[in-house]
Order: sequence, then structure tokens, then C-alpha cells
Amino acid sequence: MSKYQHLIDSFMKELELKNSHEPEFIQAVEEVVEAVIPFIESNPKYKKAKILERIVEPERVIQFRVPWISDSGEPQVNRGFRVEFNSAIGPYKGGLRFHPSVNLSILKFLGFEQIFKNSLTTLPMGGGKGGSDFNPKGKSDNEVMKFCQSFMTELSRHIGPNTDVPAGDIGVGGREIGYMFGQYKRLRNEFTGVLTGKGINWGGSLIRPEATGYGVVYFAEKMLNTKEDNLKNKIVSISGSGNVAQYACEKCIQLGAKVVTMSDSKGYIHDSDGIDTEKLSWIMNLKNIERGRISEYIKKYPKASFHESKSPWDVKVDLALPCATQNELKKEDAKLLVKNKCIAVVEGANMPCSPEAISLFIENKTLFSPGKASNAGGVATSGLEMSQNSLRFNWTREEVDEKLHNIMLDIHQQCVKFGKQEDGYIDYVKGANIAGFVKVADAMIDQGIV
Ligand code: NDP
Ligand code: 2IT
Repeated sequence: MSKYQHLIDSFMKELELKNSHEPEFIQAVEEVVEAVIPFIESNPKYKKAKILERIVEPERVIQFRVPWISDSGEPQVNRGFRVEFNSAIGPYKGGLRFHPSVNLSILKFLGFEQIFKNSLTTLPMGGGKGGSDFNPKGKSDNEVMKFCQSFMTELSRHIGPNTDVPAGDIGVGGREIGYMFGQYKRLRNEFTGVLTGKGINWGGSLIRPEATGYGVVYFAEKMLNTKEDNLKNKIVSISGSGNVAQYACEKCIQLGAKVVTMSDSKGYIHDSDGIDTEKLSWIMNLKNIERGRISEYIKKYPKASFHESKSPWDVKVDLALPCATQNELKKEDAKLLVKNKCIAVVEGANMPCSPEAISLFIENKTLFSPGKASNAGGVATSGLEMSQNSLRFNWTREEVDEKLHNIMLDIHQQCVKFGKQEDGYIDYVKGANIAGFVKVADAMIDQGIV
């Protein structure tokens, strides 16, 4: 146990009292606090300025009613949110999630993690997150458009290219960003970079759709390089089959690895022959155009199997990339991965591994990267989209990809700087949290008590 445990415990006790109905938020703070309190104890200026106490309070939380009318003519109502968490190093920046599970706890955890992730990207972006408990599944395009327009009618009062720049997340992709951008432009009569993840013909950046998944795999490759290893011929399990999972799979294939699983909330498919480029493009069409279920894969590829209501972590692999959602990989799953000699677990989703699972990886010296480091390529490329919008200029695919690659290497370097242990093991959780914290904390000190 850390000699700082009593300080960590008393900080967490106070936080839990104030946020007792927010388990995900408490979980996200605890990870940061465990890494940062020992660092703060040897850097008292942060303690004196009460940075930790201030950084866990969002600068602003906006909650609003989102009324809309379904195709059958019935009035509907959802809850909309934007958590503007921290603007010390730039405008609030972070995605919007549309999923029935969305509540304030989930958005505060995501907004809080976004502060440190955005800091790690080296770009000037503060932290924010928003969304709604709206469920896009089973809705017509017209219903999704009606919802997005109503959601943006209120959100537009609070955001702007120099204030707060939302993007996508679970349930929010190109279609939803398009409808929201259209409504913002109509209300404000201005064409600005107020959202990222825009279409390529109207201000979007090349590589933004691919960026999170590609970034995860660039980061994974770098982690393996620290062990004089690489992705070639590695067996990989991926969870999820959405944006992050699809492009993580694509980059794994390009770098010579074999991806054997993908999943959705109903279960996972296992294809021991590997998901190749042709199979992946079938999955992309299924998920992005037909909006179908991953279980349909076994009808098309009968040699594969479908495992209902299960996660893929019982499959023996060299690398595991959880790319679906929070707390999808628990202690029991971690035990199986460790037993099966998995070399690295690289988070593509935000907080997919439970704290107990993470402890197990670190105890066993399994390479482990937290999402705030390994999935930062998405928001980093959003930052590049903002720069291109300001310049009124577009970089080529190769230029953006190279910048993304360099940013992921830089993040890796920052993790090594603060996370390398005496025995050479790199504690990426410690490294990412301290590196992300320092830049924001220094900016907060410079800007006074605001
Ligand atoms: P998508 O909506 O494109 O895909 C989400 C995938 O995760 C789907 O396969 C979905 O299955 C599955 N999923 C969602 N909720 C659950 C659940 N409760 N249990 C099991 N599976 C679930 O989202 P993204 O790919 O964009 O996001 C995935 C993760 O990556 C999230 O944690 C997000 O915060 C994170 N992330 C995303 C970034 C981005 O740029 N998009 C950037 C950085 C992180 P189903 O279809 O059945 O719901
Ligand atoms: O979690 C994330 O980093 C995202 N969903 C992307 C945010 C962004 O602003 O691109």
C-alpha cells in the first residue's frame, strides 16, 4: 500500500460525500488521484493552490429538456447535457454521447478524463463532454434529425469555436454531426468550426473518422517496441464494432496482426482465421449503413462463432483492445488474459477496464495503457480539424496521418517520462495521469483563482 494512502482516502471520502450518486465519476477521479497525490506531495505548489480540489469541480454543468416529435406524431422528451469541465489550456473540447445509459455521472467521468487526455495531445484544448439519454437504435433518419435539431437548439447557446467544440462519441457519428452542424449554422447564420468530425466537403478533416482506432494501434505498436517486439503476426481481440473498433481493426490488419474477435452489446464473434480487409468492409457496411447486429457475421462467415451475451476476453490472444464502453473488462476477465499470457491491454474505449482489472495487469507486469493516453488520437485529430478550419485550409491524408502518428509517439514519451519504474516496467496509468495533470495545473496556477 502506498505511503500516501491516507491522503488518497481522505480526499476520496470528501469527493464521495459530495458526489455520492456518481459512481463512474468517482472511479475516474480515484485513478487520477492515486497517481497524482504522491506527485503533488513532492511538488507543494500544486497543494498550496488547491489544484486537486478545484480540478474535480466542473466549471459549468448544463442540463436541458430535449423535446421532439416521433414519426408517429407522438411528443417525445429526452435529457440533454453538456459538462464544461476545464478550460485552463483551451476551449472545452470533447464528444457527445447518445445512449440510453447516459446520465450526469457518466458525462462527468468522461469530461474529467478528457481534461488529461486533451492535455496529453500537446494541443490547446480544455475538457468537456455532453450528450443525451436518447437511443438512436431503431429510430428513422427523420427522427434522428428531429432529435439532433432540438438538441442543438439549446446547445447552440452554450458552444462556439472559441468556447466549446463538441464532436462524436457512442451513438454520434457523421450523420448526427451533420444534422447538428446544419441546425447550428441555421440558428447562428455562421459557418464555423463549432463541431469536429464534420463531413469532408464541409470543413471536416481527412483521417478524423479513422483517427481514434489508428491512434490506439500506433500506441500499441510503440508499447510493444519497448519490449523489442511489434504487431506483426500478433493475435488480437477487439471488443465493440463501432467507430473505434473498426479502425483499430483496419490498422491492425495493415500492420500484419490478426484480429480474431469483434462484439456489440449482444455478444462477440470469434473468427480464428482472422478478420481480413474484405470481412472488415462487410462489417463496416453492416454497422454503418445497415445498422445491423454483429451476430449476423456468422451467417455470412459460417466458420466463425457467435457468443451471446459474452465479452471476448476468454479468447487466448497476444493483445486485447477493449473498444466498446466503460467497465466492460472486469477482474475475472483480466485473470483470464493474464493466464493466457496476453502481452498488452490497450484501451480504445474510455475506462473499459475496472480498477481491479487494471491493478491485476500492473501487478503482473502486463503492458497496460489507459484510454486517456491510447485513445487520444481521436480528439487530437479533432484538434487538427480545428486548426485547419482556422487556417481555412486542408492538409492531405498523409499529412494528417503523420501528425497523428507523431502525437501518439509524443504521448507515449510523456507516459515513459513520468511512468517508468526502477525495474524498467512502464506504468502508463501513472505516467499518463501525471503528465496530463502537470500542464493543466500549471495553467491553472498562472491564471489565478478562477
Ligand atoms: P460507436 O457508437 O461507434 O460504437 C460503440 C460500440 O460499442 C458498438 O459496437 C456498441 O454496441 C458497443 N457498446 C456500446 N455500449 C455498450 C455496452 N453497454 N455494452 C457492450 N457494448 C457496448 O462508438 P465509438 O466507437 O465512437 O466509441 C467506443 C468507445 O470509444 C467509447 O468508450 C467512446 O467513449 C470511446 N472513444 C471514442 C472516440 C471517438 O472518436 N469516437 C474517441 C475516444 C474514445 P451496440 O451497437 O450493441 O450498442
Ligand atoms: O472520448 C473522446 O476523446 C472522444 N469521443 C473524441 C472527442 C473529440 O472532441 O474529438
